[in-house]
Amino acid sequence: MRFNFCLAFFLLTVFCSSALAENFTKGDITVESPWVQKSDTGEKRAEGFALIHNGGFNADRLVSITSDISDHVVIHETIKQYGKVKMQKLKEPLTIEPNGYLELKPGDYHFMFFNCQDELRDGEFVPAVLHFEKNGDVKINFAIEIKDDKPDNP
Ligand SMILES: [Cu+2]
Repeated sequence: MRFNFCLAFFLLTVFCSSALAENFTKGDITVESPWVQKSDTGEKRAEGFALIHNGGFNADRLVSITSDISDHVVIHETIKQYGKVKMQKLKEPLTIEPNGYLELKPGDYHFMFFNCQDELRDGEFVPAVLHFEKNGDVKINFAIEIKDDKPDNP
């Protein structure tokens, strides 16, 4: 009995401390550790990132994303054009191969939130739904990470 109690306490501690790195699974799709931060590109904008795994035997496509905090969220890619870095909306949904990964990360593919209705607060979450062609809707929570605004070289 005592052992079980300790084990339960241990599991609870592990669960709580990993709240910032949560995974979300539906069907063959697992969305690992999604997180969001304020964008440098304008007020009320945010950028979201995640590692998405397709554990199935069929390819799937990430079609779109919706979220309560914004009525306009798109999937962006970051490209270099005439020596300048810019981002643009994807024309085609991203494919995730069987047993493959899709990584959305800073400076690369990302979720772009426009007109955010709420201030992003450190330690809170942004609920969102990812829409996949085959596996349907996957509900996730982006962990909010606030950037340190202090410059590296003051
Ligand atoms: Cu963007």
